Amino acid sequence: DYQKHPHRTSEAAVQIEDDRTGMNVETLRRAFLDNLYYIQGKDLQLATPYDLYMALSYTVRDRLLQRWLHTQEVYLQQDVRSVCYLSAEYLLGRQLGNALINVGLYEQARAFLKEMNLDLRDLMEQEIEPGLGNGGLGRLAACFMDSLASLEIPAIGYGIRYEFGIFAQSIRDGWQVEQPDRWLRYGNPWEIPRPEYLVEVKFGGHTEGYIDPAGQYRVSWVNDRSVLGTPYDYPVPGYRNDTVNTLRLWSARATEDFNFQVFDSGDFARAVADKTYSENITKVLYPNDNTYQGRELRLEQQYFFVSCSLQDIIRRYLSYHSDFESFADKVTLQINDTHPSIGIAELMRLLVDEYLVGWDKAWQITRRVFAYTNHTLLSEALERWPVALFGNLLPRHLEIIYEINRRFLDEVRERFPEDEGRIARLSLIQEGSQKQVRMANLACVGSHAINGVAQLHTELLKKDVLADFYALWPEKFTNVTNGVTPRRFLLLSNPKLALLLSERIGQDWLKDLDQIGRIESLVADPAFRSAWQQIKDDNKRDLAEYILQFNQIEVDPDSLFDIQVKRFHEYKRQLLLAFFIVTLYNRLKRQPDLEIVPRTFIFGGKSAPGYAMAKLIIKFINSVARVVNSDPQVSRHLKVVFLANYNVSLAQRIYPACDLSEQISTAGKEASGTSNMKFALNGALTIGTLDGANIEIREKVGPDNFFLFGLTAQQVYDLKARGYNPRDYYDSNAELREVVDRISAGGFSGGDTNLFRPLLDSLLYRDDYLVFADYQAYIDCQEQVSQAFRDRERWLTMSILNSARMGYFSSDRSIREYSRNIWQSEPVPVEPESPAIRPA
Ligand code: F58
Repeated sequence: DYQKHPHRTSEAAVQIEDDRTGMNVETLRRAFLDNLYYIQGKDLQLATPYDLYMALSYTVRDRLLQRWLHTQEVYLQQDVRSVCYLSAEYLLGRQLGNALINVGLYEQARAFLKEMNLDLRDLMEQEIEPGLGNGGLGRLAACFMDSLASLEIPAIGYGIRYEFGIFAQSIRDGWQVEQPDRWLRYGNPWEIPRPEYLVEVKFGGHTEGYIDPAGQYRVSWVNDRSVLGTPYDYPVPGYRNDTVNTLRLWSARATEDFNFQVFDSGDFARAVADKTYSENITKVLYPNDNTYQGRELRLEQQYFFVSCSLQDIIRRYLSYHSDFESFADKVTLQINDTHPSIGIAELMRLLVDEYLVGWDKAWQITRRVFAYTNHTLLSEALERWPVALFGNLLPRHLEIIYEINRRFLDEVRERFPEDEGRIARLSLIQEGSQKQVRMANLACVGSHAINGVAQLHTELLKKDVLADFYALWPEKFTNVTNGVTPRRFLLLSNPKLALLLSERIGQDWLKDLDQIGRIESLVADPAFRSAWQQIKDDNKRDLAEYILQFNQIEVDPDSLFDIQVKRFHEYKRQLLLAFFIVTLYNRLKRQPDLEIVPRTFIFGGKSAPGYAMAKLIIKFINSVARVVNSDPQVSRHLKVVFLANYNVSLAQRIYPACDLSEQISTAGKEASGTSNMKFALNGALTIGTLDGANIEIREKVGPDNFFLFGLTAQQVYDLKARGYNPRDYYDSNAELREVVDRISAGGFSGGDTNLFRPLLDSLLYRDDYLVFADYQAYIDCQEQVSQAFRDRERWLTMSILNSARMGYFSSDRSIREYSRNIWQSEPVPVEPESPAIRPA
């Protein structure tokens, strides 16, 4: 054994091999008790459930560490090309269950805990999830990290270690109330601080020109303050391989513990307060989804993490290379939306000012390494920074952006002479009373690849949002349709269904989701069908229990579970579903003996705290819920539930219990959507518009297995061009009118006719998202849903076919496409350090 581990020479090291890396049930049990005692300071008698969770987490972490260090050693030795994923958000979800699964210890952990009369799932529930993201964009980054490691691609994720993640939502009197997310308060076993890789980030000040010894004109940035970044590393284990990649999140620290100048003058409190000011940079995640808020602190966050990351990347590169000749061969930088796009100017600054690389060479390198993913079609979500604010914070970067722009626009003028309109649209600077830096333009100019996240989205980028850039560089544009990880969103969240799959088709689907297609041949197998139905029923019963516990509402597990969970935004049209519910309510009030398919409507999602209309929609849904649930005539058939604090953990409970997934955004607005994929993978049917990835989902599952309704993106565009008047729909549609009138009359607000007025006015006078225009088509489509659900055998077939045909939507497929088409990166398998560390 010593031969196999030349670096382990002592007797003690063999002990460590056993208790810190051993994979069998007996070793795990011993390690667990040891960690409980020596890290938590408890024995089994005294341990709280949280102590038990911590002890198990440390036990798993120990087993990751060896693989982690070894992976990094292999990457270093082979001087691999690595993918650096830059994202302001990672919505990771709980770590313990995922780590157990990926490292292959889930069953062993369950077994030894069971012997001790402990339940693994209960322990997993103790974990406070790291909610370091808002929604789809942040969760996508987390799925991509999982897939990169599972595909053995050398990668590092860079981001921000927010001290407060996405706020905790509670519902009081039907309104959203926000509380700070103090996720770190009981400690975090999943991170390792690396103060030795501290970096300094400068802010403010001015620039000065000078002539260097070689007679060359150069610029130096004289900053007026700086902040330190400490990296915290999170292990990202691949699924059942020996790869463990790193997620490196930066935390801000003051440069000096004392501001000496102030301290000398005796103002101790001020000195400490200044320190706190620096640390504010990584204090809190901005809670906006699909809107942009031009706050200085937000730009500080972006620059802070990007500068830390680039300095870190360069430090590691230079430890193996003496110039930048092969930088672009060893590194590729993917920017997750424009939030890290300041990196383009920062890399130029580092190369040109700090490493004295010539501008042209530096620009060539920069363009080769950066690639940009766009995630939105909403123009109000595009980032633009006022030039004045930008210049105060980052004076040198503003100069660099002006220089990039000057050279870029010269090129454009050459290709399109006398086309000043085009120049104005392409410019990195938006002119006007308040000049602004357009970050999407910077991202397009500074990247070699630009991608959208679903086919329609990419087409609309080319045709509309980024049309001028497409005209310049069509070859830069590619589509990479989003995907989701089947490990977390099937194996971990729906263990019964996962087991059924594995029993019938083996386990290959976990590494190659296309294999899930093999269950299609079982669609007529009675045993398989009844097992499938049984699992869905069980999952619905579990969710019903949760609802009873948290909402004190009793729901019928036999009813159709009709679910819309996602961030609240007008374009996502939660109101359309609410209007359907009110329509059913009206019908039942009119005709009490009406026989309708019983449904349980489940909503969940947060609103940006400053988004008044979205908050009013939440209040409206809760108000409808109250009226519906407390009316015995109606609540025999219908229940409406709003689940508070929708997050990744709750999502994992919800997807497996869903019959009908609501994907009803206005066509042309949702870039992709990813919950649509997670629902369908778990056997839900979709009611949806031709928007985002819905289109591709429908193509894959087949039109017969998808409930389609509504205007297409083109029709939306045409209707608006013709002049859309929502009032016409109100006037001509009796049922729609009845819905509006009942709300207007205070039917859901205890007679208060003002409460929901802003909501109704926005629909009657603008209806930007065409709720009225799509209302009738939606109601009709829901009728087809009800008909289909009456025929349980038909529904069951459709459910199976939906899962069976979701292979394409694995994030493994997305990552393979990025690797092949954008990154040119290859897998680097990591061999186990010793056979002993492999699971039995
Ligand atoms: C989402 N964007 C898209 N942005 O809306 C969704 O269609 C897509 O599936 C998903 O990205 C992944 O591609 C999104 O979540 C944000 O949350 C930003 C956070 C930072 C401020 C601007 C919005």
